[in-house]
Amino acid sequence: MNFELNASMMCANYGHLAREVEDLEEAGVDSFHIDIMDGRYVPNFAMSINDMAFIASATKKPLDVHLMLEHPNNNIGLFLEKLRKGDTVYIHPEAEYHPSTTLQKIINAGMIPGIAINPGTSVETVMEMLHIVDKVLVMSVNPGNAGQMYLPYVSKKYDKLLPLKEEMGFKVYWDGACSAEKILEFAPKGVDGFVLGTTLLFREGYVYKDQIEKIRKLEI
Ligand code: S6P
Ligand code: MG
Repeated sequence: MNFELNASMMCANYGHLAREVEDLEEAGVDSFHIDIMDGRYVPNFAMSINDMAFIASATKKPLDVHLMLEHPNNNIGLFLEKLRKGDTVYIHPEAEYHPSTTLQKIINAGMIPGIAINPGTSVETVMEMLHIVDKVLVMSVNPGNAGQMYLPYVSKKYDKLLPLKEEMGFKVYWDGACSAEKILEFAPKGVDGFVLGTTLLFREGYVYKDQIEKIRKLEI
């Protein structure tokens, strides 16, 4: 079964970030998930431009930049100029007056456009944007923090989204409290990738390489 594994870098050890990037790359993660926060759209400041730019300079693997910013259209250029072709940029449609304008900026800059859907946001409200984006990041926790509880009502969204994937041309990703149990259930249903945070990867005593290998073989 083919699915991507994305490392949530807000959970990494910043005491030796370069080594973290190297170890995760060697472990075989598919991309680095970068949670950018502004303290307004979400009540936290996790990562910002300098963290993102450093990780971009430290790896050739793609970056998935998850922008949790109010009105990203105002300053998205600052992020786009530091990214590489093939990196993904997710915006939250609720944070923008004209999300399709912002998505077009991402496309024009040569990046992959995505939207992140909050637990309380219905698939129906983003239906038109599904024509524009290549990726949909389904949040199974409220955005802002790692290490939160999974919100069970979110699972129903996959029943709506997954059947539209082929026809509308997008991939579906899981973000938040991603456990072994969820990968075993949702990878076969067609979820294309999983963001790994404190639940399954960044844990005391876990060796990235062993953990990624086990997850890939579904021996978790
Ligand atoms: C949350 C953020 C996520 C978390 C990730 C952490 O605002 O978008 O990407 O970093 O979900 O994973 P976990 O397993 O600690 O919930
Ligand atoms: Mg995220």
